[in-house]
Amino acid sequence: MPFRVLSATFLRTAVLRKDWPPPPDAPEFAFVGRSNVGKSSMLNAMSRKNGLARVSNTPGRTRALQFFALEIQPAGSRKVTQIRFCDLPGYGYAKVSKTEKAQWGGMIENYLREREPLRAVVLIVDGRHEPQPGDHEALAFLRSTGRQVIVAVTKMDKLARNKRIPALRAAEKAMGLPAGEAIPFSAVEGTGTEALWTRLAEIAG
Ligand SMILES: Nc1nc2c(ncn2[C@@H]2O[C@H](COP(=O)(O)OP(=O)(O)O)[C@@H](O)[C@H]2O)c(=O)[nH]1
Ligand SMILES: [Mg+2]
Repeated sequence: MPFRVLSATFLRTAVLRKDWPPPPDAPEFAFVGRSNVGKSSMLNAMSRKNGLARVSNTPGRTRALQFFALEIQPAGSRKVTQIRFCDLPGYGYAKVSKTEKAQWGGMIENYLREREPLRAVVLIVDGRHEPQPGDHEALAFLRSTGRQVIVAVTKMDKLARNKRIPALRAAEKAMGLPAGEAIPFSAVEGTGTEALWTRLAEIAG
């Protein structure tokens, strides 16, 4: 394991900008994706702490930004790095009103545009399906903010082994990414955490 997670704690929930945690020195990473794609499960797998972020079978229940504070340590090093994660509400959930969707979108877009310590955004897509219109919209929006985007393809464990690489390449192609760019992930099998940590740590410096 290239990194040890020394601690991972829930920091706070925020809807309004005034509730965002004060800009820390710590680099921040946000996780976005469709409702139920596996964002909370990915946060738990990354922090090696089940139950840190709530995992739900009911889509669309997390309607605020959720901030987490982590301390990581590269293997063989004494240096401890503080980072933060932000779990964003999922998109593509049908059962909310238009007004609610607009408020919701506004909250997320403001954060993604204006959050000062935000260093990169992890866009999570489901390996079992073609990227959905919402995924393409999210990627286009993220590109428009100029943020660094890391695409992770999750639930790979649900695919037969010989279907995994083809699904990964298909997702990359559909999203206009070079082959090898997306990170295959499974919260169930625990795969992809090292690759994603390596990418985040490079960005965090
Ligand atoms: N098989 C499998 N199921 C997953 C994986 N990640 C999440 N899930 C399941 O997908 C559902 C939604 O997960 P959750 O993390 O709450 O998604 P979120 O809405 O994006 O935060 C839950 O039933 C999880 O157990 C994965 O990598 N593999
Ligand atoms: Mg969630």
